[in-house]
Amino acid sequence: MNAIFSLPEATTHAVRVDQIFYGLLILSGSTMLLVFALVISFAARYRRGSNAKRGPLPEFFKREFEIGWTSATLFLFGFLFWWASSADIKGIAAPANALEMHVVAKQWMWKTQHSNGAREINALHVPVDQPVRLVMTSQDAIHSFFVPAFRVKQDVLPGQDTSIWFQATRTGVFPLLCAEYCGTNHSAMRGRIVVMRQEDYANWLTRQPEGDDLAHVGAKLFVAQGCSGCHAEHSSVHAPKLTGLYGRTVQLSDGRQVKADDQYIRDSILQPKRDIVAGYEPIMPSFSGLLDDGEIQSLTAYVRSLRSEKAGAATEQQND
Ligand code: HEC
Ligand SMILES: [Cu+2]
Repeated sequence: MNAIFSLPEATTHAVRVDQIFYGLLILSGSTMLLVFALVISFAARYRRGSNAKRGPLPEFFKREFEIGWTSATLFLFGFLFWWASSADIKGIAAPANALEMHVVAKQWMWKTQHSNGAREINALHVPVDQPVRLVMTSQDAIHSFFVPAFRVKQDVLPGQDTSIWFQATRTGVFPLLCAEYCGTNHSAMRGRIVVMRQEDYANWLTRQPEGDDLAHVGAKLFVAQGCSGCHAEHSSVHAPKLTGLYGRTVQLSDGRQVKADDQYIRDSILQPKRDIVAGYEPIMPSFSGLLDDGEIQSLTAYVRSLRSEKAGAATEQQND
């Protein structure tokens, strides 16, 4: 289908969004034409002084007709709801094989980081035909990560992780904008997304100066910040072991159960008193104000990398 206002459709999601847009445009446009046509023709036909027939409605237009068109429109709008929300729901959970990349927004730039630690500013290189998941946070105000050609827009919040995913379908350079007013130079907070062939991306990545990867930095912080004093395997403090935590369901002391995702790990570090793990004392100190967002992302990446032994062995086999 034609792209809206000749904006390229560069992801699988963009195609779905445009189909819905055109579907709604055609449907609401034709409804509007129909209503206008009826209004005008009735106004002409029943104008004052015309001798059109004005008696009661013919038998045909009674009850059944009313029920018929009401349920037809109900069905139609139910379908629209299902259609649009199913596209939205597809946008929520990234496929399991998605490449993970990190984004930190700050006044007024985008800092991005690849899984091997390579960093970029106001740019992000991604491979084509491969799902990419972005885990994003802000160092200051609320920003919004907006790539029009991808039909992807997600607020980026301080003190919280948000994520989106996309799968680019064509190579090229596409503008990245901040879509949430975030201060004086908001309008200059621009970047570019470079979609490359998969081989080219792999080559490009090996040519980047390899920063320490996030999990690696996190592992060092884990010791430097004293986390390991309580959480290490052989610690004498009664604290939960973090191996295999990520993705698991955690039983909390107040009876609730939560899934250990990025947000949960971040909250555990910044607001440890909020979710107390069942069977433990609330002795973990808050690290709020002691760690910056980059450090929290690194620690989260480290905790995520602590797969349980069995799961770790399984993924290694898959990689062989
Ligand atoms: C004084 C000991 C202590 C220190 C230091 C400490 N923790 Fe904890 N941590 C605990 C205890 C006890 C719990 C369980 C009770 C709770 O949920 O608050 C916990 C819970 C957690 C959880 C949730 C675990 C689960 O099974 O759901 C995470 C994640 C975590 N800590 C990460 C960290 C990180 C990262 C650091 C370092 C920045 C750290 N902790 C420092 C004692 C500590
Ligand atoms: Cu911004």
